[in-house]
Amino acid sequence: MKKLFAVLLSAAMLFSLAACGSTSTGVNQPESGEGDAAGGQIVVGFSQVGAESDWRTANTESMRGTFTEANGYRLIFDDAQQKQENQITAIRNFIQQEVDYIVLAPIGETGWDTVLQEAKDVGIPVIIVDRMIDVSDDSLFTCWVGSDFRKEGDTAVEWMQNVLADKDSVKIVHLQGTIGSSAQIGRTEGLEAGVAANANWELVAQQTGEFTQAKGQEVMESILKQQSEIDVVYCENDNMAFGAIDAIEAAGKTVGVDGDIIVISFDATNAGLTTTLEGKINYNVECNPLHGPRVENLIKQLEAGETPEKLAYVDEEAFDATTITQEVIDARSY
Ligand code: GZL
Ligand code: ZN
Repeated sequence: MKKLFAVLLSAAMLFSLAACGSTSTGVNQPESGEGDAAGGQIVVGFSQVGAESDWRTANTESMRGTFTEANGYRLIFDDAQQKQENQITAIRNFIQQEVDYIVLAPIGETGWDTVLQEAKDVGIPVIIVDRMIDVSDDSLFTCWVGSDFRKEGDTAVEWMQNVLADKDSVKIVHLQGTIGSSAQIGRTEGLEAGVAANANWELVAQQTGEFTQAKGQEVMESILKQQSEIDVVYCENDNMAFGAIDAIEAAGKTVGVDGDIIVISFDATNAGLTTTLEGKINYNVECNPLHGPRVENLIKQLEAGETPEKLAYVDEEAFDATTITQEVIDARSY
């Protein structure tokens, strides 16, 4: 009898524990410190593409350096390792955690409608940074700040036209970034428009190096085996340019100013500009990664009930190996 009583008693206790557990989660109490109500902190969920390049590192540092506790924020940072499905999972986690803002640096332009609708349904503003997204309804994001990638490509092509005008034949190798990313789409459109406009230009190879140094080197090695005559390699970021330069030099050719092969690059990172100063990159088009303060400005406007510009393009310049100086590099913050 006693045994039966003990069993009944423990079952009753278990039941009451479960019940009280369900009431606290049932009411869906926000944890302390979440949202700007409790601790005054603004909670920002940031879905970052990955850590594939110097540019990405500088971009992450800018975001982490801006959204600090001292500045009144709680930053939830997710590195998607260059996979869109990881970014979608991260956004769903941010929704579950009821963040105040979602910031997305999208790896590619498409595939965002469903998850951004889920954020919109619960009223969490979404700010897109760097690359662009292509959604059926642009109310699925609040605003965007980033670069004009087509303009970056056109800037590089304009320099090429000036330097290569009198060459009877210009054979170009094209190392593309992550296929489907705005940076790749815009820089590629710029080059392809240049090839269409210059009869003496020929695109002899076009392949993605995924914006990484390793892949850029690997792809350039295979292209060098197939192409005996190369005049220009157009690299859609600095890290692929570093890989391509290594491959070209390993093949016994020279690059850059007075070299066999002209090197065009994008990003103008510190390492990229140092290589430009060395004369191994002929022309480097800036793509500015310092979006932390820009995103904070957008959040401050939204906090104040203002409506930010839907699209904000950042100003960018370009650097020529024949004119860049160490002072110019030292004056830059990335
Ligand atoms: C451009 C950015 C690109 C950089 C690459 O804004 O999306 O991704 O050009 C980076 O270095 O990997
Ligand atoms: Zn030639």
